Amino acid sequence: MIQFVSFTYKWLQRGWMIFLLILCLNIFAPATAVAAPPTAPVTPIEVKVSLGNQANELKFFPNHLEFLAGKMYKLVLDNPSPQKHYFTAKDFADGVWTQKVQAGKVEVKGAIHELELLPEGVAEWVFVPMKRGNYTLRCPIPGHTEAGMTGTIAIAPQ
Ligand SMILES: [Cu+2]
Repeated sequence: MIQFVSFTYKWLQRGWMIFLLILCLNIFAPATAVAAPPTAPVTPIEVKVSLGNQANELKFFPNHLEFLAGKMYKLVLDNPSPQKHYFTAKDFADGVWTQKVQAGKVEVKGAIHELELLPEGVAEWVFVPMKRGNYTLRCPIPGHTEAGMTGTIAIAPQ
């Protein structure tokens, strides 16, 4: 009898665990739905950023970007300056789902952390912002960040 009781107790415990698990899954389900890459073809919202300019100013144009979580964007980066620059925003990159990066005839899939653009270089980064927050952007070439080649990126909830 004691054995039976303890068995039932264990079973009940397990039942509770399963119940809690289902509860947790339900709580997290809406978040996962947002985080899942869109399945239907979507036309991305185009945003352009220049790394430097022809006058060789060490700045991003514009130097503040805003995205809405869950929307798909195509960030078009170009470098009209006479020297190479980086678009480095590691925490921001961790907070987005990257569909692809396209540069010339090459398409790169998977996570991206940094993009290097040579003079006259152009790259398109297609992604869906996921994690809301404020992030920093910079060009890590020695002297560039210090000279003001920095920016801010915000991911806001929809
Ligand atoms: Cu630079």
